[in-house]
Parts: sequence; structure tokens; C-alpha cells
Amino acid sequence: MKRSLVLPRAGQLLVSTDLHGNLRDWRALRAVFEASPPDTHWVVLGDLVHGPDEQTARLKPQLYGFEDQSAELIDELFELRERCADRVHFVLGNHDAGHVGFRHTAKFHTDEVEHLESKLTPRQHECAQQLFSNALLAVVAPCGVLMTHGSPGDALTSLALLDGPLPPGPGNEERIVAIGETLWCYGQRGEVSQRLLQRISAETALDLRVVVHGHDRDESGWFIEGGNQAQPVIFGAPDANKKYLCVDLAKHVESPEALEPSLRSLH
Ligand SMILES: [Mn+2]
Repeated sequence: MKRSLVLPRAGQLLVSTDLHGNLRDWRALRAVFEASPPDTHWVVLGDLVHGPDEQTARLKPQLYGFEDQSAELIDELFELRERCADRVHFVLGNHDAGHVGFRHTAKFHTDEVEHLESKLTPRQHECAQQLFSNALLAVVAPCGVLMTHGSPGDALTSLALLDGPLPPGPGNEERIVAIGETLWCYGQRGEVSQRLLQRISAETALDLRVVVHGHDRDESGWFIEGGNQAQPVIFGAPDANKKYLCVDLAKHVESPEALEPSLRSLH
């Protein structure tokens, strides 16, 4: 199974990162997509599920004061993918991955996978399995952007290494490590991402300059690392700072700073 996708050379690209069960933020993004031109592609960069526990929500309400509605997000992404699968692209996050055989996360509960699974209806369980087991791990925009949940490093020698069943079975250490990096790594040193962008550029015959990823947090809603990685932040930023990207697929992106005019406030 193919785990990466190359987008068209024209049209509009929306990129959003971690939602962690925030239904209001999801619906705001969906409304943007629904109101966008028909040549719009939306890349959802993982960690759809697993919201804050009640204590965290109480202690930091400006960042985490929302109800965990992961089950509803599964329903609504599944429904949208049924209508617009060719334009709505879901990239697996490490939290989602726990539901399809990867290591379970323990950010807000001892076992967040078990916590959510215990609340899902059989239908929601089936939708989650379909969404997450068929998810992408990387999306490439020919305008110069590589999109992943984490920020992969030297182990991701080729996008082809991502292809195949999830989780990777035993015996293919190279693939296990490459997928692990793609799901779990935070920002890389600039030279590591530079090598990655050069390898994937050579593989795809494109000129890729920036890794846009999720997985991390920044209260300002946007950060750049290493001169070649960037994240628009939703989860972990206050409402006023939550951001997504709206990129022109026809215009080459030379640097993370060149994406700043493409930042949009979510609320
Ligand atoms: Mn993550």
C-alpha cells in the first residue's frame, strides 16, 4: 500500500496539524475547506484523537479547556473522506497510530488508546480502523513542501520505505525506524532535514525546501526550526493564536519564512 502522495502543481493547499479531539477547531477547519475553491486539497497532519483529561483542562483552560470529542471527529473525518477522498488527505499521527497496532500513548491517560476505544461504538471503531490503517505517512507538494506528522531524519532514506502494511512487521528494521521517525520525531537539526529534503527531492524529481509537520506545540501558533522545518499550531495554542496554512500550489516555496504570508488564523 502506498503511504505517500504527490499533490498537483496548481490549486490551493490547506494544511492543519494536531486536533486532539477538539471538535470546534475541526469544524472551523472543515468550514474553511467547504468554502474553498474546488481545486483545494486539505492535508490533515495527524493526531486527530486523544484530548485533554479533566484535570489538565481545568489547570490550563486557555490551552486545554475543551471536551475530548475524539469519537465525533472520527465520525466527521470519515464522512468527509467518503465525500472528498481525492482532496482530503489524512496523515497518521503517533496518537492515531496506537489504534492500529503501534505503541500506545499516555499523554492524558495511562493508556489513551484503551481510554478512547472503551467509548467508541462498534461503527466508530470500524471507521477509526479504516481511517488509520489506510492513512498516509507523507504528502509532497511540488511547490516545495514535504508534509509529515513528526519531523523525520536520516532513517527516512526514501518515501518508498513508508509503503506497505502498518505497523511494519518484524524483520524490516529499516522500515520500522523510518516510520518511527516520521511519527514520533520532533524538530531535527537543520543539516539533517536538509539531507532529507535533498533525498526526497531527488526521488520525486522536485525541489523540496521545507518540512511542514505537526506533533509539537507552540503557544504563538507558528514556529520555524533549523531553517527548513515549520509548524502551524492548533493544539496547545490559545484560540487567538491557532493557525493553519493556505498555500498556493503553483508558487514555489523557498524557505519556511516564505510560508508566513500563507498563515491563517483559525478563529
Ligand atoms: Mn504527535
